[in-house]
Amino acid sequence: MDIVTTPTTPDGNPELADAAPTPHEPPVIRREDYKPYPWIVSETHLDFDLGLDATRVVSKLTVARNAKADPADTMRLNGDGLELLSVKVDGEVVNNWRMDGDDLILPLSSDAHEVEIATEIDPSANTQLMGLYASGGMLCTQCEAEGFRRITFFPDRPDVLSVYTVKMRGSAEQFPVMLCNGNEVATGEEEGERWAEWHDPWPKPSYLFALVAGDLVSNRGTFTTMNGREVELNIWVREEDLPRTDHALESLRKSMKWDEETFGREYDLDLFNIVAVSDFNMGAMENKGLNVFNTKYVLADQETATDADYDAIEGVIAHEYFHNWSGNRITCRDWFQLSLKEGFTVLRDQLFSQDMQGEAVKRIEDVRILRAAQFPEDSGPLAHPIRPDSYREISNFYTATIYNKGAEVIRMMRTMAGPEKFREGTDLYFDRHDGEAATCEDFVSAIEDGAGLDLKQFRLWYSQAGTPRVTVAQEVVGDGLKLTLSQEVPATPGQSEKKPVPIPLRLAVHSRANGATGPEQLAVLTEAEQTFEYPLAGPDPVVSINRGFSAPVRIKRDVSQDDLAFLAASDDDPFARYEALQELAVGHLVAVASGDRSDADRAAGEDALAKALGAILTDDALDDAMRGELMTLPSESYLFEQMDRPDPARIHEAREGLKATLGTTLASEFHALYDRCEAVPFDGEGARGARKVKTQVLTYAAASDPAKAAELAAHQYDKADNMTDRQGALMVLCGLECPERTARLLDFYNRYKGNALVIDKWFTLQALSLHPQAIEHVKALAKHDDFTLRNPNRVRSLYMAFAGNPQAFHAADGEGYRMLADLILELDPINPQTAARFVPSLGKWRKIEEGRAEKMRGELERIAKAGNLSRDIYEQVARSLE
Ligand code: 0A1
Ligand code: ZN
Repeated sequence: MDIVTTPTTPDGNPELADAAPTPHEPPVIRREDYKPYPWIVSETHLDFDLGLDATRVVSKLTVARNAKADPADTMRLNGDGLELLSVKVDGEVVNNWRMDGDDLILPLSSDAHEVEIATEIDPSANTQLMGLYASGGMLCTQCEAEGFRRITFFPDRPDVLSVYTVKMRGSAEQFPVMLCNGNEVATGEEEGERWAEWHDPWPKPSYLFALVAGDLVSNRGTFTTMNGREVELNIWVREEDLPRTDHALESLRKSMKWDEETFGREYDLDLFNIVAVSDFNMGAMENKGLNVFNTKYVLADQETATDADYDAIEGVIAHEYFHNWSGNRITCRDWFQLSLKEGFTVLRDQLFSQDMQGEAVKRIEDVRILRAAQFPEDSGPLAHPIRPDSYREISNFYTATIYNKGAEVIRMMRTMAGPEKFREGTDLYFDRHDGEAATCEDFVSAIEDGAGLDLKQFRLWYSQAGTPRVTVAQEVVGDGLKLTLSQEVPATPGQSEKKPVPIPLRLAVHSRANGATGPEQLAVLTEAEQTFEYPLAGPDPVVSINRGFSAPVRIKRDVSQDDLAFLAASDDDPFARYEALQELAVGHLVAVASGDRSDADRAAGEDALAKALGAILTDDALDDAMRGELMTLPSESYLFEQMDRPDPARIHEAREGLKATLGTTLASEFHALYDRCEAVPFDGEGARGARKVKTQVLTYAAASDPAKAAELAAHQYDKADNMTDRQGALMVLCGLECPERTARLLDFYNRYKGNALVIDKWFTLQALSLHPQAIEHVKALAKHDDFTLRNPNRVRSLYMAFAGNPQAFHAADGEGYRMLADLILELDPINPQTAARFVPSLGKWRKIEEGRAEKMRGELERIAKAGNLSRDIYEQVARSLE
């Protein structure tokens, strides 16, 4: 192998050949600058000499001029942190290349060439977990979005599709299992060295490449597709984790079946592998035929995973599997189109989970996530449209907006078209663009043509950021109801002027006087202001609006407590019942936290809520899973969002105060409910709902009668035969100052020592707790032997939880902000992608009361001044300060 030690440029300029230092201000990449790549890379052959500390990669590319692009006499091959060993063109070593920053620029004179490049990388030193890295003795890859360039020089952009053949070799002892995309074509072993060759027949972009080598075992299964093809399925894990893989395998089978039935999508290889990795920046990755997963979304058993963990695993397995069509068969032209695959795939996994887990409860959970993560993003300094116009670091755009708002936008198209017509639209999309790198515009056009919708104005949802606000006014006119709806899309950074967007609102007009429920209607608000008329169902009309959360908007209306209580008790749409109760609680809590409720009003508000909640607790027609949702009060961060520069301490006080009052007023109902649920055995009918309700009851008891709560929670902990009960009980105990707390925390640690995912829970429970000393606990936990900045799950288990604990994070002296800024600075050189995820918590400074605002901004400025920041942190901090 030729080794080039001192690369020089064609004109012999050595500086240009050196890796450029990280620029102070990373360049802005703009959507409008998109140009097709001038070369087609029809085939990619990769040869890996695997080693944990040194891996050699030889890539051979078959390239030809792209007739659809501007002609070029060079080829830009992206690189990042690579040691270049040699470059050959058509079999000859060449030295006429040059470096442009980290990219290699290679002159090519003819229409077609063979390009061969050799590089060396050190997977053990790869703490960013992007590219090829070592994790617990195994090697694995993460290439989305721009990780492939950390493996070899390559046109690392999603519109360059190539057919890959990969050969790898390495120690048979260290790497008895070697996996790649597609199918294994040959393997062999000689003198302690093993090799394997894989071929993926489907052309794919580099971000979908994956390789895994290590000592793994698999839970193997099969799935027969709708056309009778048998597919081998494997869930690969470390041997000790094998007993916890059945749920993942079953979830995969269900996903494959559901996608055939619901979207007509059949799997297209004979093998589907999933590998669980404990060091991973995100949840999971949809590499073609070889999904790589965070262990968190694979491993589960009754003893170590909660019901919510089981659901999350099913949802994430489905999400990655669904990407095989929405993402892999049709990929994205450029990263500005990320929501094309992510928004659509999130919608697909949400619909799947609705079918598996129950429609109303799943919808409530999804809306809660949207409101907790996306609404604040959309009204803060990092707001961006679901199809952004520019970025500096694409990793920063794997956001709730791209994913969750992206899904809501497509869900609205489905609501307007109806499920059958929408399916015609998606069929057309899959047909029309199979094998292509497409755009959001391609998707909208296909839905428009296939479903028969006019989406001209609707496209604004792709280009405008900000959550629309819809104001509702109603008036009885004769025997009808006149509904006046108006909308406003707020200004967001870089977008001061907004146009009205089409907003599909499912609604019904009920009668409070006679209890009649009106038929559901679909009103599509397209103007700034519009009126609609509906027949009355009887006197005292009450409007149930945005049922099922048909549009991702905020609704503003004057509605009486009595009307909301009526909707909470009697609406025929379960989602609307939840909404009404939330609205009732939000109205009360915001008024109390702002200090503008008189004692009498406060008592009246508490009374109304106690009545409404009491009805929920005793409604025999409700199942417990739904009851558990309805019992959940709006979170402190959601209340924060509804107020103007609030003091988080007052929100905390108001919410805890209400919990205490409700806990006392409804004590006997709560106890009766707890006793009934406690009698349900683990696998009994409705057992999951019962478990959810039990822990909810404990949270109210913790506020109203802490001694009793401690006793109940300790009892629940001690007799738990599953993680849902045990974690729920420990969560409640963590917030209390009592001897039971210390003993159970210690027991939990000792019981699960060595199980990283459960120890993550142990960190999280303490960091999220309502305990007044939570901030001190977090400081101590950061020094715990089990804490490390090298493992993203562990970092998140402590610090994401802490940043989500309003009482601790928003400590009035700014200590919480200081701790988070310190973390960001320390983590940035190790893992910038994960570090950048913590910046938005500090970016809320414009929305909080002045004292804390100044402290938050001060911390952002301290980070900005630190110098040597990654692109990730630079961009997030700069935008947060603008
Ligand atoms: N496409 C994946 C998300 C993902 C993105 C970047 C990653 O790099 C660290 C990893 C995963 C998904 O939507 O599941
Ligand atoms: Zn995805």
